[in-house]
Amino acid sequence: MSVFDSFPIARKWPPKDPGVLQLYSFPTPNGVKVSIALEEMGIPYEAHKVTLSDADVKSPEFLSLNPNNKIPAIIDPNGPDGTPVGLFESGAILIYLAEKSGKLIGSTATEKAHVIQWLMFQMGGLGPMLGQLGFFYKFAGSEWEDKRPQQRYINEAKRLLNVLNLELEGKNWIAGDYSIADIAIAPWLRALDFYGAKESVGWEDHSNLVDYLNRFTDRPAVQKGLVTPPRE
Ligand SMILES: N[C@@H](CCC(=O)N[C@@H](CS)C(=O)NCC(=O)O)C(=O)O
Repeated sequence: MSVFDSFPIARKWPPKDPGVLQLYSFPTPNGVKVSIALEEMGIPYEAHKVTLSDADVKSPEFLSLNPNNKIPAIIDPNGPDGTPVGLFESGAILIYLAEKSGKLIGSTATEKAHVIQWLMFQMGGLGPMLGQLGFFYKFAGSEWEDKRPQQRYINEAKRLLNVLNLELEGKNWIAGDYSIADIAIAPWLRALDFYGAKESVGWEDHSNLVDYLNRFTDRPAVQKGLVTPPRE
């Protein structure tokens, strides 16, 4: 009898070590937030590759953990009060992990509120807007004859980059010390390279952001998290 008997996802992606946190993910900007956080916090975990294909994210086993068919998701067999907990939505997972480890979320109530504020900025703004930019710039939408949607997301990306660039003036990290807010934001900035959109959004004009992203990717835990689980 294992705690995973009550989680159908474990039938398709069985845990090798059922005692540790199970991560279901793929190395996309949303996926790597959780692997990076786990690496930074030193929480033992096992990563399962769940591709973005319907055969994975829309399988009944995956949907049993995340009815919204998106990675990342986790199961922590050592949840609060010893009860196993399953979670989806990267922002919720980051807050959960920060509270579990007591790391990367500030130490006072005010610091914590600021970390969550910038985390929400990413979840509600930067991530969805850059995701749409990717669709209209690199993927299927790039072939649309009507260029107004593409222009709209280029403009919105520029606006958001400007907000971050100004906020980072004289600062190493977005909300006090390095935090889950940075772990949420920086992988999305990195995605601009993958989309081939850096020039169009004027990336090089945002020197605080260029330095910020370098500072982030220099971290050993980030380098490990960015390739976990491996694509191939
Ligand atoms: N708000 C969600 C978004 C997650 C998300 O968009 N995941 C994408 C990959 S980055 C996905 O799984 N897409 C598969 C699909 O939509 O079918 C979160 O932050 O966890």
